[in-house]
Amino acid sequence: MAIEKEKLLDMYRTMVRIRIFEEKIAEDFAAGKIPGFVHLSAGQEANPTGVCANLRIDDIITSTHRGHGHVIAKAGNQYSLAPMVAELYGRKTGVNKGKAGSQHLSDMDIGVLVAEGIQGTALTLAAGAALTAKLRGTDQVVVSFIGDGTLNTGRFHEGMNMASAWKLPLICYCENNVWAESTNIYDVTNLTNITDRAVAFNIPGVSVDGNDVLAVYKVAAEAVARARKGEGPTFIEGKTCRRFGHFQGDTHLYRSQEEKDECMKRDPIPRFRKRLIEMKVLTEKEADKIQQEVQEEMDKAVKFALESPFPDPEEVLTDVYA
Ligand SMILES: Cc1ncc(C[n+]2csc(CCOP(=O)(O)OP(=O)(O)O)c2C)c(N)n1
Repeated sequence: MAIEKEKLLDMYRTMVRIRIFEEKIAEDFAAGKIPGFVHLSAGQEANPTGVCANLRIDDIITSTHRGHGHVIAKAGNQYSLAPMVAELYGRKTGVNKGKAGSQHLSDMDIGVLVAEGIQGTALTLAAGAALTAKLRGTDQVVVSFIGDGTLNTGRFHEGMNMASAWKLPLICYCENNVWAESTNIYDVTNLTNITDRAVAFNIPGVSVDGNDVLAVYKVAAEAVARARKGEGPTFIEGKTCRRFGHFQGDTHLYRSQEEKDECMKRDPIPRFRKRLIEMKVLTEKEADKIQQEVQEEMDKAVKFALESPFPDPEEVLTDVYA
């Protein structure tokens, strides 16, 4: 499958945007500038990037507690990072007026239905969104990003079962980074290939190297085409790893040093950069320029956030379901 040069460069920029975003958030969270909790997706960038490069702006995604990368990838590189950064810093200028924070971002203008901290919940909502698309006769596709920890929740089975029974345009994309907090997925699941779960729903299940953005792109392209044609859901596993702990502050001592070192070596960004240079799509100089441009963009977004006011106390109950 040939991918145009512009799309390849776009995907590279997206991955760099996610990484620079996450690293800055790590720094500012440690400095006490960000309220609440943050869970970073550095190391997993190729998954949302490869998937969302196949989506239209009116397609829908649902995300998790580790959702910054999903939102950045879904929005596309034209979308400013500033409202997202402001949201994490709890400011009034944030996407959700500073009330959603890192874990509950949503923005229907870019097709982000919800980021949900309770595992599995977003998958059932995604099935609902896919049902809506089907009933309305739109050809929208819904992608629900989940972590491996969601595989053993009831909601995973409920959502996937309905999507399969009603042939909904849903893709469940599991970023398998092996760990659910400190629980190794293979200690609590009697499977070597988690995509075997797809058999129970009678749908295709595909595993892919989630640190290879081109491989993710190709697998997602097939699933999106299937869903758009009305052929129903697909379950995809992206085998990946997280560079940080579960949350910022987690020492992740439950992982061996060897495993952490291996993850650092599997970094999807230098890997894609090298590939693009070999393909003569990018030069070292151009890659450095992208890095620098994104760094400047992030610096400006953080400045914008820090200069923005906090929400007024009187607004605490507006835009809130109770
Ligand atoms: C239903 C439910 N049970 C427990 C939790 C607490 N919890 C928060 S994140 C997490 C682990 C999630 O692991 P995974 O789905 O693999 O995603 P990852 O953190 O690896 O991205 C758990 C158990 C939760 N949020 N929701």
